[in-house]
Amino acid sequence: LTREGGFGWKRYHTLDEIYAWLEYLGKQYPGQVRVVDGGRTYQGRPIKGVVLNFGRQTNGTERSTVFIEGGIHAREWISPATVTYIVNQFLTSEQPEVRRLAESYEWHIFPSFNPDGYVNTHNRVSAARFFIFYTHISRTNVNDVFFNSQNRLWRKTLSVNGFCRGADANRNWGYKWMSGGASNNPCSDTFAGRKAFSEIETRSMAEYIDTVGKKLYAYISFHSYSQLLLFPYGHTKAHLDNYDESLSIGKKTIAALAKRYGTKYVTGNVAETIYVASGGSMDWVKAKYRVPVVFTYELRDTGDYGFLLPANQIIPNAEEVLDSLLAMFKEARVTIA
Ligand code: PAY
Ligand code: ZN
Repeated sequence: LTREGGFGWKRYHTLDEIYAWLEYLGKQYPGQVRVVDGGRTYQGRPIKGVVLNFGRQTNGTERSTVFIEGGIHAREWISPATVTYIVNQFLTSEQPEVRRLAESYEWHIFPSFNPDGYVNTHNRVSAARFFIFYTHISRTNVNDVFFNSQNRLWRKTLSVNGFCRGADANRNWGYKWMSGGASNNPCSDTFAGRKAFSEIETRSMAEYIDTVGKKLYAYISFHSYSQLLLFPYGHTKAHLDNYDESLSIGKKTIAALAKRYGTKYVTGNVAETIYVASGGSMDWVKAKYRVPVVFTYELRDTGDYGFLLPANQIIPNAEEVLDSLLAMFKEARVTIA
């Protein structure tokens, strides 16, 4: 194994590879890394994450925990790739600013909130699969063949809802559920689920977040694409909670992001900046725990490749994001009382 455990950021990884790497980190850094199970998926996979704690939190407040969410949408492959890059930097970087950030908080980091969906985007349909479908029709789930196979652009979970599969795990959280920008049609890509927290993935991750909610200083989720830095809320254009602080932190953050490669982001609340959307994870976290620093990155690009961002952009994308995180936390500490 190399220093990174034979992992690397030159290509996108499967769920199994990501999980094997997290386990490797747990063994390699027993004092700093704890591998945790956040819950289970519809198909019974664990939702694995890591807790990083360097044993000398220096931010001096009750709110000393940061949560990082990746991969809630299956097709947004750059999200888990960015999240694992950040984990690796926190463990191995010798840059003083990165060390200071890593060591100032306890980090709860989950590269994939939607493991079933992510695995589905790696599946390739084969002629044999169709053959099996036609010859063993009684044993084969029709949905698997028509909606679940070879779907690089799958977004949702994989729960069965009538003839269609999956709910949008970022429309399923229990704050202002189904109040705009979400669908009640199980075949839609933005299907909000039968009810709030109908999906075991969102339900179990919400329960996990509840265990650290009151200590949360920041919650950051990673999506793609559009190059935006979004903050709450999605159900309304109103400027709620610490909107002004979030906007000023957001501006500093995207300015720092642009420095290295000139990548331009736009920042603002979800409803005004991209579209009205309800039932997202960050809105639930913000509303329930009044977490001061809550952001969602919509990573590269602006649509040339979209969800199919070439792997040679993983590292430059992640470098500029890490630059921006340093600025975000620095700014947050002077902005937030
Ligand atoms: O809370 O992040 C949010 C809402 C905005 C995202 C969403 O729809 O959940 C934005 C989209 C996403 O990353 O899923 C943007 C992409 C391009 C899409 O699929 O529309
Ligand atoms: Zn997304």
